[in-house]
Amino acid sequence: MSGPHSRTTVRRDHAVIAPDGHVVGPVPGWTGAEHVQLIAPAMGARFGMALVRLEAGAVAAPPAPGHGRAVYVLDGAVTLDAGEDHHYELGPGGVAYAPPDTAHRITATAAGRVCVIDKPYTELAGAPRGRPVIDDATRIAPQDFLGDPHVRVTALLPDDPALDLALNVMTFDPGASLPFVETHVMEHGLLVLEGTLVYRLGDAWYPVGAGDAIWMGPFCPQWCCAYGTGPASYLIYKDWNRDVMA
Ligand code: UGY
Ligand code: MN
Repeated sequence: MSGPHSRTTVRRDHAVIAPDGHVVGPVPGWTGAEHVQLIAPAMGARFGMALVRLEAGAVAAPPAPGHGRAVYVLDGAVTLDAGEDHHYELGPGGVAYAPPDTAHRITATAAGRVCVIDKPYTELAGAPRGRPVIDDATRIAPQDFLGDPHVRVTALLPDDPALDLALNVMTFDPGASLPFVETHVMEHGLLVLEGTLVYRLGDAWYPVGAGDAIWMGPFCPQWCCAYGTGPASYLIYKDWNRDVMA
């Protein structure tokens, strides 16, 4: 219990959501699940990000019509069934993406937690909506970020015109930082997986650590630096691969 103190802050163009403020709410259609909505359109975002605690046997409700869904397994195990030949088992670091209006079923085979990102799908004229994507972050080779071997990015989703989002894990060695203050039209949803960082959002500076979530709206200036003795990493979503002027 933290009484009147919290690092949580919600502003016009960004938010930091610390775990001490989490409130569980029921979401119709989910069973065996405790849902904490970390980011939602109600705060100005154009997507949703939820932390969902699943008991063994829990079943996810499908996303709203027209929404694609990305799932990242934090711990525990889930299966994803998406038609006859598509039965996948996902453990920690497992990632799945279901295009909008695609029949699929996500079930927990062991108790754990998942991060769920739901996004209204942006069509690309002439391109198909794509197929379900399944992968395992632990098998994907990280790449140096803009040439810096101390900051690495693991792209969890393939480079595919059907996808209107990117989902990455960024890892920082102690003391490593983003090379400049990014300012871009894409939004971010971020969940710190391990370690500690100082995050600059707009004109404000925040210490963040494992379990903290961040929303960055379009054009929110952003920069961060890892501190502490171990690496820091975060899961990060962005809208991607579309002409915002279309
Ligand atoms: O992909 C990105 O925009 C990423 N470098 N942003 C961030 O880490 N805040
Ligand atoms: Mn960014």
